[in-house]
Amino acid sequence: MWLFHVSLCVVIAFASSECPSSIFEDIHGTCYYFSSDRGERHTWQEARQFCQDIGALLDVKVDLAELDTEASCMSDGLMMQKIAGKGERVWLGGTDEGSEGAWYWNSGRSISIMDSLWYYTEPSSGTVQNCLIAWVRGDYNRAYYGDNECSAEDAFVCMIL
Ligand SMILES: [Ca+2]
Repeated sequence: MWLFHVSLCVVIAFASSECPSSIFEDIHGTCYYFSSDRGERHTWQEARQFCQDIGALLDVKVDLAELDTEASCMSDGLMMQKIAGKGERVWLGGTDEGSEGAWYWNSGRSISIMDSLWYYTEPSSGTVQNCLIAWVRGDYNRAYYGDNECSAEDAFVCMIL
């Protein structure tokens, strides 16, 4: 099963075409928009709307970035490295707003609390913080998941889904 998943991942990653606009950065066939490059910061909901508006303009489906999708499995690691390199806290497309402690990507897939991308003290703030961020924690300039208040104004990453 694992082998099947990996090979499917490679097929999809190589089948992807170039990004439809130069505002996107192509990472192994997946297209990302890093708001840090333009100094844009919004609340989580506003950031999500911003991504969707870009998608409407380009006639493609864009939303806040998610990980562990079949199309992004080749690019997830490098994307997190880029987030770390840009040095800003960024919104990703996940929330536990619907049910405290049950995290979901906007596309509906669940985000396991066992995922090693969570920093070891995160998520940390219960019902006060319900939106998913990625930011650099610890000593090695690595970006991890954390929770943050959805009303905070942070940078964000969009992705063509
Ligand atoms: Ca929460």
